[in-house]
Amino acid sequence: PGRKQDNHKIDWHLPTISSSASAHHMSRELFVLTYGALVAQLCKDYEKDEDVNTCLDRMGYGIGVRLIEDFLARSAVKKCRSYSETAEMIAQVAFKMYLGVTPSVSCTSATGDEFSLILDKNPLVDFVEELPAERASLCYCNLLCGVIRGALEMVHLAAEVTFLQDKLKGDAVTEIGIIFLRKTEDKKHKRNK
Ligand code: MYR
Repeated sequence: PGRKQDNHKIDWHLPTISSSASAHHMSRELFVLTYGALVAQLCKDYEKDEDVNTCLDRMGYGIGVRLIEDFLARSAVKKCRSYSETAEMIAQVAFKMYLGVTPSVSCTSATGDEFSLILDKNPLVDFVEELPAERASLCYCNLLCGVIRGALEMVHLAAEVTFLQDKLKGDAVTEIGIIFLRKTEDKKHKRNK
């Protein structure tokens, strides 16, 4: 009888979770709200938007450095042979996997080392209406740039990742720019295949 009561208690606390899909959905909402709380806290801690942006980028970098292992394990993707393949993989596989959206990719330089990821929909800002007037230079989603930069560094690609356009700032789309700087060698940790 004790056990039945326990089950009842669990139902009471989590009444809406009936499938793993809705659990997934809820955890994404929780993540997005938590991210908003993080940005709000950083805005309290730092007066200058640039400092908040830097902090978000650094935190993202730390996440990206760890996330790459999860990404490679779960996606089982092959090694990319070009920057454009890598950019497509970030958009089509990584963004889809972690954020549930697929940005479109375009190459923005004749030399083939600069790319734009265009997001029509950015789930990280689902609960944000607009930036407050005094936070006009805030890159609200700057964590994402750091995540990409950190993850790329772990596969020996140095890159510069920044927001070029942001719907939150009134731009028509949200655009993340990736500039591949160089390939870094690491003989000890070559990925096979
Ligand atoms: C390889 O060539 O070794 C594979 C390269 C894959 C790089 C993928 C980088 C993942 C970036 C994760 C970003 C997540 C943003 C939500």
